[in-house]
Amino acid sequence: MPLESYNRWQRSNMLRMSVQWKWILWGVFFLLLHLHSSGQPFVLKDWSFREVATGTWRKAQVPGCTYTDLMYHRQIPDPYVGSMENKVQWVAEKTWEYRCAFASNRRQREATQAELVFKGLDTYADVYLNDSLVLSADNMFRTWTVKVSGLLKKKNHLRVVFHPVSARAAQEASALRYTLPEGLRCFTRKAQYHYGWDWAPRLLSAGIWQPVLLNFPQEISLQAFSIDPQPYDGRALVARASVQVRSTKDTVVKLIVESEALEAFLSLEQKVEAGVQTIQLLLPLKNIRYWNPNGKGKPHVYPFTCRLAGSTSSVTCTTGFRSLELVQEKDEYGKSFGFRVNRQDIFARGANLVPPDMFMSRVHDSVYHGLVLKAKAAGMNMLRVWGGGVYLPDIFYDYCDRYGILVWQDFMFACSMVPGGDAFRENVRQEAAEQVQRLRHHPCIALWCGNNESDEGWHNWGWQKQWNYTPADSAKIWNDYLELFEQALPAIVDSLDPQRSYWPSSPSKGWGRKESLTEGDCHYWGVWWGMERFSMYKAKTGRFMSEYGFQGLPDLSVWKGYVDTLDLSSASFLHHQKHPRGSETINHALQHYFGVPGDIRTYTYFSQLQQAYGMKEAILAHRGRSPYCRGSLFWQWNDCWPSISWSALDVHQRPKLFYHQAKHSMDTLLLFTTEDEKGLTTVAHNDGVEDVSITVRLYCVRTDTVVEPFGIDEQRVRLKPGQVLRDIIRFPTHQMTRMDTSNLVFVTEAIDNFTFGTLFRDHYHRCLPRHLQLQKAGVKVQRIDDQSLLLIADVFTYGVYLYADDGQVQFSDNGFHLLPGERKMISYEGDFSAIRWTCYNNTQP
Ligand code: BMA
Repeated sequence: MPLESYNRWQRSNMLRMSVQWKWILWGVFFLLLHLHSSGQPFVLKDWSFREVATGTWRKAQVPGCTYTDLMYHRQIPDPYVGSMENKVQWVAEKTWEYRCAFASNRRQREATQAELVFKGLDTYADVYLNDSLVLSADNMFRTWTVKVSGLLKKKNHLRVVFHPVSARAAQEASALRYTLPEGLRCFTRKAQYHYGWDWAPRLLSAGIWQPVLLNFPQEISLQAFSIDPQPYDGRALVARASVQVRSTKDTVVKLIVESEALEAFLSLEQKVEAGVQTIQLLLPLKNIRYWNPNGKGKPHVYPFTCRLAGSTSSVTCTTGFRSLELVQEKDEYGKSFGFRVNRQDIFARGANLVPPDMFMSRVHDSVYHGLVLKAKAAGMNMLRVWGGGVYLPDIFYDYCDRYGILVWQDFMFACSMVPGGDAFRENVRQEAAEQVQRLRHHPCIALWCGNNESDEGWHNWGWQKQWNYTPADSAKIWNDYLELFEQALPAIVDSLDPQRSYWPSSPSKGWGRKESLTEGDCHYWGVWWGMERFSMYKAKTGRFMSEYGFQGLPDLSVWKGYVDTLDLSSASFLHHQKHPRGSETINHALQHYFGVPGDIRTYTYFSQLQQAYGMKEAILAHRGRSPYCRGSLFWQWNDCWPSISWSALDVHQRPKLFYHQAKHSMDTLLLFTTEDEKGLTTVAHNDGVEDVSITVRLYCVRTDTVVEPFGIDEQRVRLKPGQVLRDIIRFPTHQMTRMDTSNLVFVTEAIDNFTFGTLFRDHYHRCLPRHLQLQKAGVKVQRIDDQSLLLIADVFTYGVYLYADDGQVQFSDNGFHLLPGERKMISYEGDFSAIRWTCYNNTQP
């Protein structure tokens, strides 16, 4: 339907609806209000929106935002398509208003406790109730509660006006005598990636991105209930808890706490004064089982309920119990950095998470579920919620609790300095206090971190020179930074969540500084930004690798509907590569490792093979250095739009080959062969909970012909939890000097000493992949049933890649190598007949 007719149709439909249904809807609304006596808040619905100047009201989705609403009404194209992002920038320059109407009965109009609660306003919003300004909001990460007692009428009109962020930010910037780095975004308490990032478009949404509630609290009600997941050992195990009570008068309340994790239900009388106050409780725990991170046991959680005797008001809190510390101990190299959970040192295996969409209000719970479940399935135990995005919804942290995924939680600051000033700091304080109180009961939260790469940026990215700061300006900017990240934020964590550690900035030292390898956490970007070879990961392993990464293209099916031609050099394709030197860097590496194929399908495949290959090298280097290194979080777990990025999962959460590789190299048991100046050496890392008793076998397979493998050595070993064994088998360089190793793959296997099953298999080749002497391969793909298939290769086959053109078939493994005659069972989801395969043997340039 053409746009005009669609709009007319929409308008006439809405008009008809308003005539026929208007009175019925009001009736239903009054009925609901009448039924509404339990103190449960109302969600305000039926919103419409318009650009302030134009006057055309259209139906709006709340929670939502300008971009999704305008797309729904076909007023703008989907900004993810081609280079449409450029065409929709005007949206962010306009002022938008949202409105809704609601009724109130006499009791509500007379209520002394009426309030409107805005769970999320993005970002500069003026709120008018019946044409009176009741709120001016300026932080998308805060909840805004407005008292409206005495302001309600029979029919109420609520209007929220959103001002363009850049105008506001520019106004604030002009009040400073210097220019802060990285544009205007640092002035706005808005998701920083909305301004565009090296994996995200610039889409400065505005709108009501979380629900709006109308609340008539009871005289006395419970507001929030939080239990500290870190119990302490007195005579028994005791958990600290806090309940927030809100009362209109001074009185005595009786609280009752129930849970199967308690000795007995707890009943407590407490004096409260008029207002909101927090009551501290001690909960004696009974026979609880600990919450464990993935790979270290089950993540047990327990629901608790707190009731107010003689009232319907109750609050719940589900938590799990564990001890958790950030351990930093001085040693001969510098200072260690790692997490100790339930008194055991763990190796953090995981990734950095970015917001899964540009428009967070449309992200379904299933997306968070997928992101966390896939992390668990890949053997990971930690995700870092990166500071340039948003604090994620409760459901995400619930899934992390449920699946044993620890969370490194950044406060929402990334790669910039801060404006300073009391108003800004107070705004951030309120934001941080709210988020800490919301999330602190989650056993998954491991750490609060002040920001991403702001300290690094200030000291290493040349900002001070670029902006020509005077010494006084520099001192002022750095002081504003310190006041926020070294004073205000840690003070909030100290007072509201004292058991958790606070870390001011990730990384603590930039990767150009030698201390980045001897203390704190490290973002190593020499590979990628510095175009170094993957082998550098070995030399550049620090105490905790919280970022490193390499890009790979997503499967071709991702582009359907988003680019007009599958041509790497086309404008619409390039538009989805946001890193200024992204294509160049991928090419540069391909020239070295795999070769540069001409057609886009093979190019995509090679880029994924290369990403998997490079990341494997990084993860093995990090784990191989355990316990010197105590964590490996790659950049980045997921995507927010169809893009060429560092992610393991594409925007639809479909795995790139790197995801499958990560599944192997993040596994609790890891075995691999690597090479140093003396020759080949096999290394094993057991990051599980039990001793592992294995036979390690190293043998050679010819890649250019099919002959019997040639055995090198076999060793029985036992690995304790957390243990790394190096040099299990050594194969000295001098024994290889006369061998042409470009036709050899060194296979390392871990055989279970009790079941004789193969627990792990790894392949190592000494030459670059493009120099490997590979033969044309034939792989038989045999359907076993609706879910499983069997693969058998005739020769050594490198990087078998299974795919379906439409991306609709998912595999339990992919991008693996096959030994001649090896039978590999894979499970799949989707239509067997759509499955295609290729391999590096048949595409090697
Ligand atoms: C890291 C992140 C992001 C960025 C990524 C890739 O430093 O913190 O800022 O997207 O590098 O360049």
